[in-house]
Amino acid sequence: MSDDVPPPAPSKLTTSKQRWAGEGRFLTGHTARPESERLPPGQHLVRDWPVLDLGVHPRITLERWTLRVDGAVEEPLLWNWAAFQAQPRHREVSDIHCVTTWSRYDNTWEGVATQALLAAARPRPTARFVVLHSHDGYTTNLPLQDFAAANAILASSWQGSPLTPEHGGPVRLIVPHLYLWKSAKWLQRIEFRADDQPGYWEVRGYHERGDPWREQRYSDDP
Ligand SMILES: Nc1nc2c(c(=O)[nH]1)N[C@H]1C(S)=C(S)[C@@H](COP(=O)(O)O)O[C@H]1N2
Ligand SMILES: [Mo]
Repeated sequence: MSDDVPPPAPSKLTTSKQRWAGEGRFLTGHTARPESERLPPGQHLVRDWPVLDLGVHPRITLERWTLRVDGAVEEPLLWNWAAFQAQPRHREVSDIHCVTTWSRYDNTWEGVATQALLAAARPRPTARFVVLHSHDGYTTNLPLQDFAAANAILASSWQGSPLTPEHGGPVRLIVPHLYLWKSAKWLQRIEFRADDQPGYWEVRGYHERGDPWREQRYSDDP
């Protein structure tokens, strides 16, 4: 059922990030509420938008682009670019928070709300988790409830321009209330599951959920 390509070999960055999980690097021990503190504990603001990934930047033309939605859904989908464009357009301004401690405020995203995708695919009552599969072999998992957040978006545009290949274009996920590693770039497939299945970083010491205000950077048992 899976047509995942294997993720690339470890790089200097991925090796460091895996070590940081074991060390509990960057943990402040503080928690906060998003209502009272816009910047989560241990984060600092950046103005530019860093590029962070496994080191492979797949180039997917719009002609070749498809998004598959399958697993525990009533209506499996295979959207090409025209089908994606035909969905209700959604616009959202949100902040991003990377687990390596940088945050960036006020990003304007345009694309399709995850709630619109859920309305089209209709997850079965058994569906509780979502696994994102990407063209670079990356995977990440999150609870269906988090994927379904009102401000979560399948983004094809940032600050009014098409999302660049380095940042995951043609389409990436953005789930603003979780650390950015949950927001898969170069989205290829969205799989709905009854059981959880840890993704690339989740099997390398990173947290199952990844709430920045609760500093859920790493799993408790790495
Ligand atoms: N497909 C894919 N998505 C990914 C990643 C990746 O390596 N591959 N890295 C994640 C991580 S750890 C981060 S911090 C963000 C970085 O997104 P950016 O490069 O647009 O800042 O993408 C996330 N999504
Ligand atoms: Mo990250």
